Amino acid sequence: MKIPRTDELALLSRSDFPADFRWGCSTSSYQIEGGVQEDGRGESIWDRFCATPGRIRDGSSGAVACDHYHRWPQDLDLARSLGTNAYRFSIAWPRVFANGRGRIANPKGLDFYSRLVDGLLERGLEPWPTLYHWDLPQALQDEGGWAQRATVDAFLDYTDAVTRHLGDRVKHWITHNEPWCTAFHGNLEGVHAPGIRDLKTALQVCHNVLLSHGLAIPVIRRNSAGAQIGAALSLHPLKAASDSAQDVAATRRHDGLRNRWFLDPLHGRGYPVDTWQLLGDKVPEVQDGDLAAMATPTDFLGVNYYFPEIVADAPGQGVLSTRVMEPQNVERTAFGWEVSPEGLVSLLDRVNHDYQPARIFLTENGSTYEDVVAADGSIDDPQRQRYLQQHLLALREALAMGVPVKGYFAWSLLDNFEWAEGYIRRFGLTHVDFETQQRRLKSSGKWYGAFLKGQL
Ligand code: IFM
Repeated sequence: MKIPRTDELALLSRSDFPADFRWGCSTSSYQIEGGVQEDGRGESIWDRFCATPGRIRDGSSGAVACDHYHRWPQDLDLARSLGTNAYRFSIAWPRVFANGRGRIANPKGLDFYSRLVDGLLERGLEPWPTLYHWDLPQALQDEGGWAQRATVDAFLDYTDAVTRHLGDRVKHWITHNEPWCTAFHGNLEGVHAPGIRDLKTALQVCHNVLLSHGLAIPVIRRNSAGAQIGAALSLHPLKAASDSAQDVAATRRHDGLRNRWFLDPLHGRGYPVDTWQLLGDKVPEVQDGDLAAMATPTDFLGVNYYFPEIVADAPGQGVLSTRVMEPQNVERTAFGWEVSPEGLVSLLDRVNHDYQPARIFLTENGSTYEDVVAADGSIDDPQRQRYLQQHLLALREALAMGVPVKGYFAWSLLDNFEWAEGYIRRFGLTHVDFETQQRRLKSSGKWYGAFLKGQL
C-alpha cells in the first residue's frame, strides 16, 4: 500500500464500504465505568493491582475513570451522535459475581448491563459485548486465577448467567479481548494485573483462556439464539530487521508466539509445532479434548490492530532468542507505536490467506497523542484524524483484495484509564476532563461523525 496523499484521504467516503458494514467505537468496563464499589461489585485484579504502589505510572486507578457507570446515557447519546450503528463494550465479571462464582448472579450487576443494552437498542446501536476484557474477580486470582482450570468452569457459569440475561437482545458476542495481553502482559512481563512474571504460568493462562473461549461458545448459542460469536485477538504484522537468514528465522519464531499461538488453535490446527518445541518444559498442560474445544467454530474473527513489529535474531534472549526492535525513521504515536496502515493491509491479507475466517471485524484500532485543549475548549488532533483516515483507506484496500472485513470499531469512544499508563495516554475520539467529567468531541471525532453521516 502506498502512503496516501492528503487529497486521497479527503476522498474517503462511507459509501466506499458495504451498506451493512458495522461502524462503531470500542470501550471496556474497567477503563471507563468507575463505580467500583457500587451495587455489589466485587474486587477485580485491576483494583488490587492499581492499589500496589509503582504499578501504574501516574499512581491512578479505574475507581472513577469516566464515571460511565452513572453517565452511560450521555455516552450512548454521544456514540449515536457520531452516526455509528454498533457499540463494543465489556462486561465486568465482578459486577455479576462479586467473588467470581456463586449460585445466584448479582441482579444489580446484570441489571446495569441490561439497561445499557436497552439504551443501545433504543438509540439504534447494535450491542457488541465482550465477556472478558481483563477484570478478573480478585477472589479467583486468590485461587490461582486463569492458571487454574477451575477458572474456566467459573467463566462458563458467568457466561451462562450473562447470556441468559442479555441473550434475547444481544446478537454479537466477543468471548475474550486480546488473550495475548491477558497471558503475557499479566503473567510473563508482570506489567498488567495480576503482575506475575513466569513463562510457565503465562502459557497455562493462555491455554485456559483459549479453552474457555471454545467452551463458552455452545453456552452462548444455547442462550442467545442466532447470535454471532468470536474472539478479539491482538495481531501484529511482522518485519524482519534485515534480509539475513537469522533475522528472517527469528521473525518466524516471534510470529509463533505473537500470532500463530492464537490463530492456529482457534482454527483447528492445535499449537504451532515449531513454537511448542522451543518452549520446552514451559508448555501448558493440555488435556484430551482441549484442542477440539478451542477450535469450536465461530462466526467471525475480531482483529485488534495497532502496529507492526520489527524482529531481529538475539541469541540467548528469552526462550525464542528474538528481540523486537525500536522502529527508526517512521511516524509514531505518543506511545512510540509505528503508524502503519500498510501493516493493516498485510495483516488482513495474511489472516485471510492463511485461515480463511468467514468474517473479520476490526474490533479495535486507534492512536494516542498529546492532546491540547485550546482556550475555547476545542481539541484539534489532526494526527489522530489522519491515523483514522489512513486505516480506513487500508480497510478499503483490504476489501478490494477480497478480505471479508465486515466492520470497524475505533478505539476508543472516550479517553480512559489506559492500564499501566493510567490517564497519561489518551486514545479517545472524545476528550474527557477527568476533574469535571466533561466530554468534548475532538476534531478526529467530529471527522468520524461527518464521515459516517456522509457530510464530508
Ligand atoms: O486500551 C487498550 C485496550 O484495553 C486493549 N487494546 C489496546 C488498547 C490500547 O492500548
